[in-house]
Amino acid sequence: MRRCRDWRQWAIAGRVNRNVTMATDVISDLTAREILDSRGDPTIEVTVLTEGGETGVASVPSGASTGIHEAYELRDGDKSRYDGKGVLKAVNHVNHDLKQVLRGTSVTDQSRVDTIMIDVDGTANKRNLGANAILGVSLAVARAGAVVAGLPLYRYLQQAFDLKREAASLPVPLMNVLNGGAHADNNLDVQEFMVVPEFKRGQGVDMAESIRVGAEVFHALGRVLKTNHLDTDVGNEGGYAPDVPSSKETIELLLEAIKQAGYEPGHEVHLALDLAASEFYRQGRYHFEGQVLSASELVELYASWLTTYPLILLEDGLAQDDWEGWAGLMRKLGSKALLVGDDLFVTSSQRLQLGFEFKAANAILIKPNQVGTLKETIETVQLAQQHGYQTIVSHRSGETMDNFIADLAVAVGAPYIKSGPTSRGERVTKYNRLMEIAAELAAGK
Ligand code: 2PG
Ligand code: MG
Repeated sequence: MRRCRDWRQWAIAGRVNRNVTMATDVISDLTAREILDSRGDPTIEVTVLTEGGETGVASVPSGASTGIHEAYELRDGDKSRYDGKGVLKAVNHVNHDLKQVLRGTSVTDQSRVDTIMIDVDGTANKRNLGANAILGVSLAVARAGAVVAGLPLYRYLQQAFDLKREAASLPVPLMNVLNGGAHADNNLDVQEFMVVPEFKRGQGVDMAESIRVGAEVFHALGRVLKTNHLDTDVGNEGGYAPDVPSSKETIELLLEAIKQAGYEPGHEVHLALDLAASEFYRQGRYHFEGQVLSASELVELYASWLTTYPLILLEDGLAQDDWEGWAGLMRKLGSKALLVGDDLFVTSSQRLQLGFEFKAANAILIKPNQVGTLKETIETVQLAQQHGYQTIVSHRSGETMDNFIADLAVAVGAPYIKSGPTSRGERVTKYNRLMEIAAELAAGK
């Protein structure tokens, strides 16, 4: 028995059936099972076993404010189980269809594994097998590949996708300390109020310091809320979820927390917002905080926030198909902030190409489960990088204890990662993994 380095809590790699006459790195078995995510909804966990007895385990997150162009998340629809949200069909697709076609393929040939699954599914949005089934296999195979190669996952991903070793870098965390929108039962229309602690070490990010400061601000915010007689219960992503009359007042609370923690807003700690505007867009208008606004009126409002507050990033400021609106947003604010497409791009290279044509944004959120394979995820990152877009690797609101995105962000050199606040295990595990990687990089690994 030996432990996998990058999955040490879950993946105890047992060496079984070792047969020196055959390739030991080929897939001998694939098994999936239904587990629960952080909202208590079913999701899928996949285990890959190689002929040589190495294993890789991965699980798949799930969104709440899901973009309409995302790859298809297959749910059973059987109302007698989990209100229809079971994933036994997806589990079955891994245990039968995908096992059959992938047995004998090397876990170190990630592109081939992903291409086979894309071909077998045969649909543009992975509707047949389910993007959740396919991504579970894709990530688990990568973990097994890293074990076979004897490399930390981030280094293995660089090798598997021909990424430059020097491209590895630590991302600045975007910490969603206050939840609204579809992630909380409060009155806030803005989905995520994030703090951005950015501390440098030489050329790079000081991961441990950035995370420490994020954690201190999060605790200070709890005290500020209590002082103001506001609720300190948390929402879906672990950020506080009080009723606050407006986003401006919420931002003021965040600024107060940053100061009370001993830092200077706009200097050591900045702010970022995920508006998730598709959620308040109806029939061409934005229904925001009691007002009904056109895209350009909403852009004017954002412009006024940018002049008043230390905001460096606005995600999904407009709706997922409002390309003209996005072009206007870019013209007005593209030089002042990162304008990030999440529901707009859904990690799809085709949607991103449209973004280039419309000059719609300058940054893209990267969520592997929006597209369904690691191969396509990394192709989208590379396309974004070639066009000078910033990349933000992101969790989903329904998460698991899988911390794959930490390694992914480092491997592709993403300048940012979004994984919630320093609260709740499924969020914190990503930050803990980043600190572990930081120590490894510092030791020259
Ligand atoms: C988002 C995400 C993650 P969800 O909109 O960026 O924060 O939310 O997973 O619900 O889509
Ligand atoms: Mg978003």
